[in-house]
Amino acid sequence: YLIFTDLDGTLLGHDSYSFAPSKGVLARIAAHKIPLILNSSKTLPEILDIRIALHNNDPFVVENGAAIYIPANFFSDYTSPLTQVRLGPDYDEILAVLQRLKAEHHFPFTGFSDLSLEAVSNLTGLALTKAAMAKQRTGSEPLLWQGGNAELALFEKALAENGLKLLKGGRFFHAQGQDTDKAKAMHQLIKLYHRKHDTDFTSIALGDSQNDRAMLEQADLAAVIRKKSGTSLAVNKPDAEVIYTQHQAPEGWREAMEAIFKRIDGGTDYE
Ligand code: 2M8
Ligand code: MG
Ligand code: MG
Repeated sequence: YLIFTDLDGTLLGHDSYSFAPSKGVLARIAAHKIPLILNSSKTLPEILDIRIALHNNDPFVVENGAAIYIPANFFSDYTSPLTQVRLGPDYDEILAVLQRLKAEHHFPFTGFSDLSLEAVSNLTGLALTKAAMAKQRTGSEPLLWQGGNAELALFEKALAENGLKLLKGGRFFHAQGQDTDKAKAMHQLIKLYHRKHDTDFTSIALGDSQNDRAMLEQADLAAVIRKKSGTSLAVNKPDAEVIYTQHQAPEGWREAMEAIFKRIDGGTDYE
């Protein structure tokens, strides 16, 4: 098994950013040596910080699939302390397109790069030190849309003409490369695990928002964590392959993992 999980609104509470209710199931995952791959819209410094709290040493994905990071010698050929594998355009290119579109069309949006540390902290509930980490982007720009839906469609069309797209997270839209998402990053990692172990893995994905949809739909087994609004993301997948939680994050993650363990416990090994 390989577990791919979103963080905000999935493993972590929307406002608390806590994973406290999941400590027991996390220990169970670790005891079974099941890789837990963080696949989030968060940045490298944010995820490094969370990996320490989780005692996690597995490869991970940042910024909605903009890049994968591989710890030293985790897979052969990746010997440096932490190898970045980029899957999309870099941040400067994305910001250049956004600035040009804003100048040309006056699209009403505000990105993280336009916001002060204090503003990011106020919008997200992250402490200033964590907000600073969230601002260190490499391949996606979170933004607030301050216009209507018709104009949003025009913005998305203009982004597409420039090789970009929008994905929706919990609070923000994320402008990023057209060919990048969490599912593509998941597939890259599945390939690397397959090559290393010469065996097939069952992929399990957990998420809550539109930016998780491709990953959830393409995983062998998916868990959709109920959103703060009380609704659940709709995924296009046979019922037998999806678990919908009753609880929201952070309790929803524990609920999902307990249901997942029930399904896979019948099997004897966890590879
Ligand atoms: C942003 O991501 C969340 C995830 O769903 C969102 O769109 O609401 C990211 O920019 C991330 O870096 C940051 O930690 C998070 C804080 O809520 O917001
Ligand atoms: Mg989320
Ligand atoms: Mg996320």
